Amino acid sequence: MSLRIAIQKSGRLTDSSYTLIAECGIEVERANGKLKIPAYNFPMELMSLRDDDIPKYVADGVVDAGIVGENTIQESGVEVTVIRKLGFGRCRLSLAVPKDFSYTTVQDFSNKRIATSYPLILSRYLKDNGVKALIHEISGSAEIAPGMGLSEAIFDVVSSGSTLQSNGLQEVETVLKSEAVLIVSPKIEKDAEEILCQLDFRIAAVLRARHTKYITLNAPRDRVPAIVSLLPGLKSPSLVPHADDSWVSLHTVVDEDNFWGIIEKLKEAGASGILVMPIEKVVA
Ligand code: PRT
Ligand code: ZN
Repeated sequence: MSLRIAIQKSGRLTDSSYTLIAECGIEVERANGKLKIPAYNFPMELMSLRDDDIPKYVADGVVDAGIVGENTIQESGVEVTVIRKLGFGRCRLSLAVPKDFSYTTVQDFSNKRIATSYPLILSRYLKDNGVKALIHEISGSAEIAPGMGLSEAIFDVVSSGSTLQSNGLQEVETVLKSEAVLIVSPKIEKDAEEILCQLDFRIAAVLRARHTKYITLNAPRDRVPAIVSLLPGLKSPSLVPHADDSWVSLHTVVDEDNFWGIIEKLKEAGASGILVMPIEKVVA
């Protein structure tokens, strides 16, 4: 018995999906055109598919699980369960208009042509806002449609915004925020579900570690209470005595985002020789 999990064959989610699987300690070769690739040291088989096909294959039980963008799931219109956000492939689905369009509200889209490869999400959004517009479905490169005279607006994926910028467009409404997620089929069998649980446990440990750093610092013993009060760790820090009894080393684990905010305060409180090290896994 093995878990069949779909990942994108070739695109923006592919490298990050392989990296995540490798960081989970699972050895699997790159698909390189093959549809199925078994893992060496974990009961799992990768299915290498176009991202648009992944939600439906998961929903139908052709595969047990998948890694795909939330935008693609919503556009597919199928029911699957998201079990974990994966923190990569972040983007948003937005409406954009030419820079010289003086935009005020979503009503400005009334009777306008909007080019998109996301007609389902767009039609839902327009309906919810009581706007009647003309959806012009295209299969790629929506950003060139206004310049070609095909539409007055576009609805497309944006990440840095530089594609909009270089096509003279401005983002005016964000409709959906998206990232890659792990999804599971409603038809998954018990044995595969158990394997998926083990995989998700490893993924959680990897994702937690990406935000977390191992920190050591030196401090005079009498400064320890002040320093400890600044450190929001997983647990109370460990103290390692120095040969000189008036000094100690303090070891702890902190969220990297918090760490940069407190570093000056740590130094003021008497910390020196601060080392920040990456962590591979955090098993809470
Ligand atoms: O062949 P296949 O169908 O599998 O791939 P695809 O061409 O449909 O998808 P792909 O590989 O382009 O994207 C896969 C997923 O990555 C998307 O469904 C999103 O969930 C996510 N993602 C994250 C993005 C972007 N960022 C992104 N920037 N998908 C597309 N883009 C496009 C965007 O539309 C724009 O045209 O990249 C361009 C550059 O974006 P800016 O704003 O950074 O300039
Ligand atoms: Zn696609």
